[in-house]
Amino acid sequence: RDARMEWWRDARFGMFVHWGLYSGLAGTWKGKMVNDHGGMEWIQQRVGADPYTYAAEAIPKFVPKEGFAEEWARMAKRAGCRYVVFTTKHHDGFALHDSGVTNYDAGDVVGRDLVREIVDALRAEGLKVGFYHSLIDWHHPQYDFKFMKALPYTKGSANVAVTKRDHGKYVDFLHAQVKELMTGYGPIDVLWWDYSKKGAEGEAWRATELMKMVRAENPAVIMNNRLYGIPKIEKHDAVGRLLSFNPSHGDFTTPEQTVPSRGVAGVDWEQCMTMNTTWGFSEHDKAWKSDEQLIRHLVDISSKGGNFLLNIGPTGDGSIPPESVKGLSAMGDWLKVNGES
Ligand code: FUL
Repeated sequence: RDARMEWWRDARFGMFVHWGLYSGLAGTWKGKMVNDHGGMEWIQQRVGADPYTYAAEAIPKFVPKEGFAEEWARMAKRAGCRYVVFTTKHHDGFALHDSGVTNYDAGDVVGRDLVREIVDALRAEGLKVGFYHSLIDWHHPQYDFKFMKALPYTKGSANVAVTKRDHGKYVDFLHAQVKELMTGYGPIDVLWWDYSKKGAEGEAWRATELMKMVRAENPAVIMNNRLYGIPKIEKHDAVGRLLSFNPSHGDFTTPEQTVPSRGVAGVDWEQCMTMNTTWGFSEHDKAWKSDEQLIRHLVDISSKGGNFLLNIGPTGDGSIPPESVKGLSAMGDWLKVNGES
C-alpha cells in the first residue's frame, strides 16, 4: 500500500472535474433558475425529473467542443496539479465513455468516447488519471431507490416505481461498467467511488468483489473509501486522530468542503472542494472563492498532511468557467514561487 500511495502522498494538489449532462442545463430547468447555490449536478433530483424528461432536456445542451480535454489538461498543469479526477458517471447515470452495457453514454449519444479523449489529454501532459464513478444511478431501470429513500424522488414516470426492481441486476451492470473503465484505458491511477448511504454500504454493491476485480486489472490503483459511506470526518479526538478509518474500505478518506480543523492524523486524506458552491456548472452561482482563499486552503490542507482536490465544473461544451481559470492560474503562479518542484 505504501508503494502505491507514494506518488499520491507527494502530489498534494489535484483537480476534480464534474462534467456531464447536467453541465449544459447549468442550474436552469425549463427556463427557470433552480437555485443560486450548490449541487447543480443533482439538478435531476432537485426538480424531480424522470430520467426520460431529464435526458430530453439535457442532451441537446451537452455539446462537447473539440479540444476541450486538452484545455483541461493544460489548465491542470498550469495550476500545479499533479492529477485529475473526473466524473466518468455521476448520479444521473450518464456515462462519458463508449459503454457496451448501456445506450445512456457518450458513445451512443454524442458519438465520441469522451473518457478516452480526457485520458489521452491528461497523459500527454504527464498528469495522473483518476475516475470518479457514481454508485448511485437515477437512470438505470433496476437501480433500487430503496437505497435513496431519503431523497425526494417522487414525480415523473414509471421509472419511479421501485417495487419490481432487482438491485442485483443493477449491481451486475455497475461491475460491468467499471470493468470496461478498468480495462479499456490503460492503468488508471485513482478510482473515486461515490457514494454509499447508511444501510446501503459495502456489500450492497458487492464491494469486496468489486475492489478485487479493480485491483486485479489495475494493481496500483488508489481507491477512496466511499463504497462504505462518507465517514463523519470531524469525529476525531483532541489531537486530530480519526476515530473511524478502516483501511480495508479504501486507501484514503474524503472530507467534503469543510477542512477538518485539526486535520486527520495518521490517515491518508484528500479534501475535495468547490471554487464556488456547486460541483456541476451553474450559471447562477457567483459565490467564487478569492485567489487568496484558494491559496490559503492549499497551505492549510497540505500543512495538515492532506491532498487538495479542487473542483471545476465545465460548461456544456467543456469550457472552464473564466473565474476558475483565474483562480487556478493564481494558484499556479503562487506555487511556482513558493511550492516544491
Ligand atoms: C457527493 C456527491 O453527491 C456530489 O454531487 C459531489 O459529487 C461530491 C463530490 O460528492 O457525495
